Amino acid sequence: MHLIDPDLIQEHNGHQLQHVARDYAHLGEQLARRGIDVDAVRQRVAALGVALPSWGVGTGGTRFARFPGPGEPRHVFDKLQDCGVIQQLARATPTVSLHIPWDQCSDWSALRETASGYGLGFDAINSNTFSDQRGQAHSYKFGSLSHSDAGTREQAVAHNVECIRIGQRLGSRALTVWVGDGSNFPGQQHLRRAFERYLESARQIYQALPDGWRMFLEHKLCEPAFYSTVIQDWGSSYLAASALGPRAQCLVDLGHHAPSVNIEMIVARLIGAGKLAGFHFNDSKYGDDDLDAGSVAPYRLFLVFNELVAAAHEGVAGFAPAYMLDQSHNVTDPIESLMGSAAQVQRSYAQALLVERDLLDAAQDANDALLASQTLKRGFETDVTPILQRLRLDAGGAIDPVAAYRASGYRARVARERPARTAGGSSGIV
Ligand SMILES: [Mn+2]
Repeated sequence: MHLIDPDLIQEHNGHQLQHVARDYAHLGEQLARRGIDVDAVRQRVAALGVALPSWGVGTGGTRFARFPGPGEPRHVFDKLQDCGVIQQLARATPTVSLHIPWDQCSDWSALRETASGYGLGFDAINSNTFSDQRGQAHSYKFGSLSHSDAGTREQAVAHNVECIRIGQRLGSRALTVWVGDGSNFPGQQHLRRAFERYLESARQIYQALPDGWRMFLEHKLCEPAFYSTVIQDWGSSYLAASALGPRAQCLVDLGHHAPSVNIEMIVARLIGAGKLAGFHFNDSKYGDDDLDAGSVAPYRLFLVFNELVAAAHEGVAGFAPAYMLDQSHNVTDPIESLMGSAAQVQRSYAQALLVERDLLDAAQDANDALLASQTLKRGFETDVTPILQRLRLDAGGAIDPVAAYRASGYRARVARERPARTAGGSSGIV
């Protein structure tokens, strides 16, 4: 099903076809001098899929306010439609990651069918025990999986198991668990016991995993708890994943670390330990800012991909990370931001594929710091735009997705169909 008129995309592309062909050929020449086959790089980037967060197509917000945009999705079917537009134009996001209970649905089979019509499947499903659902017996105000009260923990476990069951109906293969559990005051919580209670609850969820499923543990430095967080860092996440078993792995959200933390090194450690679940891509200047991927620190995103490409190059066993976006949009059209972030992830991957591994290995072995740094950076400094344009073109997408989207009038169309939502509290920051 076409959400954007294919003729419009074709007309839009027509103006730039010659430029893309020339730019791509020129880049191919440049890369050939380095012994790199541009077509092989393009094919590998085309095979990379990044999952869209269902919560990302709505306007996010902060603790202070939320400013809704026009034509915001009213329900999960609207969210899927917006994701379908992103996929049709940018061709980098073949799956959607749902969030329960934000994504309510009375007919999961119909949802799966609708998604399929847009060319979309489902990636990891996310549980939510960091806010209370209407009518639930126990509050998560003081925690969920690690709560001091057994009944609250049982309720949180049951919710996660329900998420697995929903995910099974949609074709998901992983459950992502992030808890806001923690404390705001020194002394409020017995730090060791809280972690033990978390483990006990997580074990029950782990035992409910169907065959072929993985459990992704997402750590976060702080917020909503501001003194201590139960799964605060990759160390806690790794301890928990190790205690649970081989199908539990650690998910890295780029915004969930202290500002100066070396995230690519964490990624390298997790790969080495066989515990890298995958990513929530976004960018950050100060904290969990949930900015568009690569908007602040594109070199950091490249360095993360450098670790991933190196692991694939070296054939690390069991290496199969999941790639997902996790952003919150306050001042942009979410569809435009998500298309841009997906392309940025592709860009970082392409740049990392251009790193001459043999030269880098040799420079590292010779302790030639300068040559090693230059070799690595040569990948980052190469403009891979023609590769991204070509693969969108080849897949039937738009050479310039944002321009085509704006020309389509999609936002104005859905603004007429979807009544405005009132401004209010924040949501969608995970
Ligand atoms: Mn996240």
